[in-house]
Amino acid sequence: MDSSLKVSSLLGLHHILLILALLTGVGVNGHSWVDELTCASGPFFETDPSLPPSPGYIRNYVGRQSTEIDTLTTFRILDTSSKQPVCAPNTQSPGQLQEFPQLNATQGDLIKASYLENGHIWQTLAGQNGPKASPGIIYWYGTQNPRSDRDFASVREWTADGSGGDGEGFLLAKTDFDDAVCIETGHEDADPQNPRVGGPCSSFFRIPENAEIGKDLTVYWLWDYSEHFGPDPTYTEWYSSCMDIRIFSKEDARRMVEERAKERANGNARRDTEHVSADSTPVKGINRHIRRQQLHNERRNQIGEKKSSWFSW
Ligand SMILES: [Cu+2]
Repeated sequence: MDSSLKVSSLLGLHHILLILALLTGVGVNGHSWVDELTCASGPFFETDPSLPPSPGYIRNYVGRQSTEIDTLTTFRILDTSSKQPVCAPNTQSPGQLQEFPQLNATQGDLIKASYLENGHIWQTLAGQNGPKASPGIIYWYGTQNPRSDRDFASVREWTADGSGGDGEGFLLAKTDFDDAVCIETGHEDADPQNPRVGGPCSSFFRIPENAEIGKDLTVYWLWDYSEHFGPDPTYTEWYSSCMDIRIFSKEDARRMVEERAKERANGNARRDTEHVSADSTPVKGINRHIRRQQLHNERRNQIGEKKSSWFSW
């Protein structure tokens, strides 16, 4: 009983509410979007695992503690014609909540993006979407000539060498939605041959070496989920997340990292550097909760107790 007190003081009440919301099937579930960006190389890459990273977020990200995150963050595209905007109405122009800033990076940095599969992988593995269904493909596109009226079809014309379409952007990377590691917590054995790790999935892309310093790189995450129920050329289902990444020079980046280390050493780290990772902590909390529930069930079975209160952890 006292464990609930410990957990709530560790995670904060809003995380407890999130965990309960997830486990009871209300609130945060549904589709997929980019939850968090971090540098996986370069001056901003945090090599010390004991230190909190400095993540960045998509435009107007609201945080996983918001019970409205699915509605506010999912942007589903069912029509890929030239008039279809690439970004959701609330993310067509740059903008961030103060607690969810944009990512800082430098030229050539490897960027790691985290997203939850929210059933799109395990249900496919379980055959629930049909024998030929696929979790689909992620395309990363970047431009330093952002326009609020940027349409989906013009982005899809961009190529890795920058010569495609209107020539204003690049294809940065193309990866499988299923990174072959991640799975929604609780479905780790969805593929018995290849046990998964419960938690966020990862997709990587690289900042162009010639990205202009001092200017944002606008990045589009486009997820082609059109094989949701198997190959069907008449069926379209895409999702997008839109984000801006600030490009710094290596010198400025190193100075900022040093400054941050100094602040931390002085014990007055800025509030945002102490910010809890938006997607990993609730997931860890959920893992802990599920493990605790398993232990509770085992113990209950052992003593043959009839009690079935779901929340008694
Ligand atoms: Cu979905």
